[in-house]
Amino acid sequence: MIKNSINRRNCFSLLIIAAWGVCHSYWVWPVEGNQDGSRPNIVVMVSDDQGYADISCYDHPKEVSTPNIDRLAEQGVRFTSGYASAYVCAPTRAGLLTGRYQQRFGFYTASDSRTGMPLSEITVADVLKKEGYATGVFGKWHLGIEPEYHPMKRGFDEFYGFLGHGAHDYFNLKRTDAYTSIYRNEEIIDDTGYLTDNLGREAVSFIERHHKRPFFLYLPFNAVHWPLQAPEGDIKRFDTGDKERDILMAMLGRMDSAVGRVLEALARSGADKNTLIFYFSDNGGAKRNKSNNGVLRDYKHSVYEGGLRVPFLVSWPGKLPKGEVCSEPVICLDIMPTICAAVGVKLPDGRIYDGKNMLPLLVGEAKGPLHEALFWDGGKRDGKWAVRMDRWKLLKDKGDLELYDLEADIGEKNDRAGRHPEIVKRLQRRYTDWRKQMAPQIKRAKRGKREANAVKPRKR
Ligand SMILES: [Ca+2]
Repeated sequence: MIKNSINRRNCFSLLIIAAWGVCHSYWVWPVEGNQDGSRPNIVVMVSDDQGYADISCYDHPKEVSTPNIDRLAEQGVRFTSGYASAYVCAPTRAGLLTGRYQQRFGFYTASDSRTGMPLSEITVADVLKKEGYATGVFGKWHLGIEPEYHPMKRGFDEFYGFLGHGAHDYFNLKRTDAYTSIYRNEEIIDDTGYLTDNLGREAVSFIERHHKRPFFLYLPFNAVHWPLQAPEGDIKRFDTGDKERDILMAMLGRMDSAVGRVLEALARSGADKNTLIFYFSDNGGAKRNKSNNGVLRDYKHSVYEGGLRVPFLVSWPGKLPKGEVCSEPVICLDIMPTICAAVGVKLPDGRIYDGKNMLPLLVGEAKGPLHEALFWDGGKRDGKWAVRMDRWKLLKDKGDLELYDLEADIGEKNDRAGRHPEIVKRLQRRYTDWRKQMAPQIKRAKRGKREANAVKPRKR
């Protein structure tokens, strides 16, 4: 049972927040067009395939140590029911950047990234750029490799990272092909070093260059995604009895250090006082990289909690409570609406947003659940889907429908479908109604000359 829900936080904390709200009129989020410098900087950090127990501010095995990432929990809110919007990498990124179920625009699978996120979609970077923010992305894009899908066509001023595939070699950063090479902005480059360190370096440079104006830093690490690679000296520090797990821990440590450097750069520049930071993993921990999902069942590629429930932290010093734990279910789709609310800009017209502004929840002013229901769907080929309503979760994995009471059974050990047919029916109806609103899977792009000329991509 999860304790210390933010909805049940002690009264003293609530009083402090309420008093703060009365004293600071801009606690009612800044109005659109506010140019007085009070607009917050935004940092969104995403880890890749990180296990629910592979972070030391959550229940974790003894070898796990992430002191820098933990600082976000210490200075902010830690969610125990934070979800990715997919059980694999690319669809979650599409949902994150648009605030919409990615299925609304036909993005169901990792391979949809080879086509690209439909150009009809407006990203949070598009919105913030229009508002005068400096925008940069450093890391794994995974939302299209053709020029029209490039990050700099999707609202970002700057890019360092790779466009295609979910995985990337951490040491070999030499130019190869359009999928795999490292880009600086629109140019393919040769680089050296360890990729996770480089992403931290680029993020720090971005903060140093742009801290005088509001900025949006999107830092999608490919750590700790396979391949298991880390500097030898780091690996030697671990002795879990499993050599591969030792490498994962070294990779995790390296990512934690990069997060630390970002937090230090924010502090050095003074930007930390007005920066809203999100951190979450793009899907559950993977079996292949030896992740640990703790009490959760299964791994990445699954609609059990181990594929979907992830570390999820939000920090905004001075604005959000410190060291809180929240059990309310949230999803990465909520990040864009929350950013827009914090910045004081409306979400673009003419489209449905599934994500919700988390700020009332974060300060304990939520009137009810943030979401009546949450949905996951991996597309027809996988045939896997799930819906969560309150404590109940209905899912379709391989066989019959399964129903779990997540409050009593976080590990999804006791299928209650037989005992509660009426709940099965209700949740199934909700899922079916939702699914009807979603688009068919995007068509595989017809690749032209560029692909024919490209070096054959390495299969990952
Ligand atoms: Ca992933």
